Amino acid sequence: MYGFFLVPADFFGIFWVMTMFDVDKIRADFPVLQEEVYPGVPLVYLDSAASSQKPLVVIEAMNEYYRRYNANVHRGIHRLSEEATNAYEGARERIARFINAAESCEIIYVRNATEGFNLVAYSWGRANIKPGDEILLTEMEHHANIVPWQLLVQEKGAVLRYVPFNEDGTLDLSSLSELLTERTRLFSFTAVSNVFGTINPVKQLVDAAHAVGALVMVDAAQAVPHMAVDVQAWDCDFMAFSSHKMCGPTGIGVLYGKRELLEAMPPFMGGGDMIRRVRLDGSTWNDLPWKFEAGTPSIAEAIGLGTAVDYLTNLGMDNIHAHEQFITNYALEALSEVPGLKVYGPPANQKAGVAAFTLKGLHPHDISELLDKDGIAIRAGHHCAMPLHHKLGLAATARASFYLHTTTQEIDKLVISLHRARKIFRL
Ligand code: 7TS
Repeated sequence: MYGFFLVPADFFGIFWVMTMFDVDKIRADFPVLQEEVYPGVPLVYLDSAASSQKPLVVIEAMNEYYRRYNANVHRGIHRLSEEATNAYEGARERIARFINAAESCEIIYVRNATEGFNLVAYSWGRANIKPGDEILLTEMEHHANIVPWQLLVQEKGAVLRYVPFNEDGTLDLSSLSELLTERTRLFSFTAVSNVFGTINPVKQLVDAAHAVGALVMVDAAQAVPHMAVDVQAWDCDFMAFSSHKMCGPTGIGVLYGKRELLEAMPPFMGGGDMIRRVRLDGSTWNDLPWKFEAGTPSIAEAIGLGTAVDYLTNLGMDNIHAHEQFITNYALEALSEVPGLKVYGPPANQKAGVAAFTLKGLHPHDISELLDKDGIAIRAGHHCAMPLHHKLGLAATARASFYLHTTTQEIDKLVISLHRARKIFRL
C-alpha cells in the first residue's frame, strides 16, 4: 500500500525538467534540426561538444547587421558605424553579465578559446615566466591548453607539470600539494573535460593555486555553454571559451581576465585600434579591452555571440544544465545495455553531456560512419586530447555529446544504430 507513494529518487527532478523545459519548442528554434541528412533520414546531432548548432535568432542577428547597418566599429562618426559599435560593445556588456565579470573591459574578444590561451601564454607568459618556473596543467586537457604552454616553457627554460587523472576520469588530487608549490606561476585546467565530461572542482583548485601564489586560468570551452559560470565566485584570473560551442557563430571567442592583470600585460598583436598614439619611433596602447583587439574585429560574430548569450539566458543556464543531466543519465543507462560498449569518465551526476566510448571489435571511425547512415552525427578520434587517450592506451574513442535540444528519442536512435552496427560486423 505504501508502495503507491514510492517514486524514483529523481522523479521530481525529471518531472520538473519535462514540464519547465520544452525541448520540442527549443528544437523548432534551430533550422538545421529540421533537416534530413539523407532522403527520409532526419538529423540526430550528437556532436555539440565539437560545435553547437545555431538558433535562428543568432543567424538573423548577424544577417541584420550585414543587411541593415554593416560598417566598421570605433571609426566613422556616421550613423551606421555608431549602430555597429553599439551592437558590438553591447554584446560585450551582456557577455560580461553572463559570466558575472566585474567589468565589461575584462571581456576580450578573441577568435576562439585557443586564441585565448595563446594570448595569455604570449603576453602574460613571456613577460612573467622565468627559467625554473612551473606551469601546472592536467592530463585531461585539450591541446589548446597544452601546446601554447609547451611553446612558452621551451622558450623560457621553464617546466610543465601535470595533475594525473583516476581510472574513472576524475582528477587525482592526492599529489596536488606536491605539484602545486611556490615555484608554480600558473595552474591552467579545464572546468569540464571534452572527453570524460568530468566537471572539475574549479573553486577548490583555484583556492589551492592562490594559496601558493599561483595564478589560475580556466578552460571553460565546455562549461560556459552548459552551466551557469560565475568568474567572481570562482575567483579565476583568466578564463577562455568559444562562441561556436554555445549557439553562437565561429570566428569569435572570449578571453576573460582580471582587470589589473590585463592592464599590466603587454599587447599580444599590434595594429589598428589597439593603440592610443603612434609615432615613427614608438606607440602607446589603447585602454582595455581594445589594447588586445588589434585590427578590424569579428563584428557580425560578436553581435551573433551577444544574441546567443541572450538566447541561453532566456532559457536559463540552470534549466539547460538540468536537462543535460537528465539526458546524460538516460544515455549512460541506455548505452550500458549495448554489449561490449565502454563509456569513459565518471557517473552521470559528476559529468556534463559527453559520452566518449569504445565498442569492442569496432574502430571508432567505423562506428561513426555506420551511425552517419542513420543520420546520427557523433565525433570519432582523439578529440584534441591525445595525452588523455595515450594514457588510456587508446588511439581514439567515439563521442556522443548532448545539448539543450537533445531528446531521449535521439538517444534511443543512437542505441538502436549501435546494435545495428554490431550486427553488420557480426559481433
Ligand atoms: N578546450 C576544450 C575543453 C575544448 O573542448 C575545445 C574544443 C577547446 C578548448 C578549443 O576550442 P576552439 O574553439 O578554440 O577550437 N573542443 C573540441 C572537441 O572536443 N571537438 O572538437 C573541438
